[in-house]
Amino acid sequence: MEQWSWPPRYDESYQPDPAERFWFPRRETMPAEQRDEAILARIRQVMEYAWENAPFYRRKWDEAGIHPSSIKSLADFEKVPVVRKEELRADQAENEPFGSYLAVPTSEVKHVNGTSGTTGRPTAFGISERDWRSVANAHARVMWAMGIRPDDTVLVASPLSLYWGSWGAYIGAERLGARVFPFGAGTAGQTARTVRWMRQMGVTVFYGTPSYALHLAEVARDDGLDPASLGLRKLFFSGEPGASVPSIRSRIAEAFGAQVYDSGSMAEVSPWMHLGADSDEPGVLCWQDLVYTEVCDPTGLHRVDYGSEGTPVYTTLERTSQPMIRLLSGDLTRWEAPSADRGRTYPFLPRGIYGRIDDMFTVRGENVYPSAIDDVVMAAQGYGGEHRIVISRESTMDSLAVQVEYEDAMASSLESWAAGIADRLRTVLGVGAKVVPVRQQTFDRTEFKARRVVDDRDLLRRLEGAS
Ligand code: 8LH
Repeated sequence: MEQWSWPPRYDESYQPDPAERFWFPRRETMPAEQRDEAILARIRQVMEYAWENAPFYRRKWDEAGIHPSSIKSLADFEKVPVVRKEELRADQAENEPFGSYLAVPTSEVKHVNGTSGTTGRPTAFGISERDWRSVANAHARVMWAMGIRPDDTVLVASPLSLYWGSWGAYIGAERLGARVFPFGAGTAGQTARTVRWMRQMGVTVFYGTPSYALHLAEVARDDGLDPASLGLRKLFFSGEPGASVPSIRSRIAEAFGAQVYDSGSMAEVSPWMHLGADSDEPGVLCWQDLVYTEVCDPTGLHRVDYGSEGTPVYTTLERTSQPMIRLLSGDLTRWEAPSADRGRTYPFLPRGIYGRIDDMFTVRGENVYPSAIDDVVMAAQGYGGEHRIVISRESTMDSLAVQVEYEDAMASSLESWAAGIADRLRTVLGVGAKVVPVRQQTFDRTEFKARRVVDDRDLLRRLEGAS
């Protein structure tokens, strides 16, 4: 396997010929079983390293009666207890600032990123220079698979602050040899300026969230510009469902006349592009030699068979500063076995990540994912650009309403327009939903990750709790 060592060491001058399809042909196309053997050996190295250097893991595994030397197969590895994000947060509160899962001296932390902390105590990511470079090399490789090349100009259009997503895309593009344009996102008036700068700089690749790309297209049109005239070749995304949701990806592809790629997992397990597409089709590959991904049953936490749905559990194979060993994501996906037909012999998530377990809600006994609703309403002709999903309680039953913006052209036939969407929702979700048309621009647009679900039951629960 090319440049496969622990701790990781990459040749920073290495660069494939632009005509090459693979960055590391052997690593990417070898039989999956052979790769699994190398991964097992690496997992043991990473576990021994964490045992020696990170008290968090030693404590956790002692309690579970697990020692790295007891892991003799990938099946044994399933016995290693998962790490939950709450545990990381609690450990950092006790062991400030980086937690007792920091496995390098604090003096080696050269970059700090973090969670936004909108819900609870923020978590800090302390990243050593070695890990920063591993992430850059990994991301360059996945972006190469998306067809991004040194002659591209890559716009980073997500917040350039604590968010790992932006920096990961930035350093990956830089390592690949492309020109990077770190415009960021999230400040007032920035989007209109982004559109102008994109034209001026000849940007060819966009990185951000799917919601933001759609907003940017609207802003360009408001400025009298066809987004397709901006000259983008490709857009790649992370951060939220969308790039593998059929109606969202086709809206984006059509608006910009460009190819769409999905990627992304969690900041904690950067290189987050270890879930990354290698073609402009929905879905992502699990780049197992970067971060070992297991899709597990959310309750029993055992690996599910290929073809089944579950939650991803991630193990970093190249991180030395804050290694993550079986981090439970709480997301939902379905995985498929590696297939040589795809070229790269990694497991495949055909619909990407389609939601979070805690975002799923139940209406009259049916489990509903917000991204399934997004897919239906965004496919409707005359969709006005935003919507909200309102879950409320009518007597003892939960009910669902979707407020959908319409284009002016629909104004004369709103009743039948809404009925058409409601029919489609009933077919796809298996439950009825009330569709309420609202005028275009009723709802705020986001420059980052969209929040479209309004849960009125929360209000009810709070009121009940208060009484
Ligand atoms: C996704 C996706 C995706 C992330 N499809 N859901 O941007 C990548 C990393 C840096 C990121 O967003 O990390 P962060 O802020 O920790 O959020 C992680 C969550 O975001 C993850 O658990 C998912 O729920 C979601 N997510 N990329 C669908 N391509």
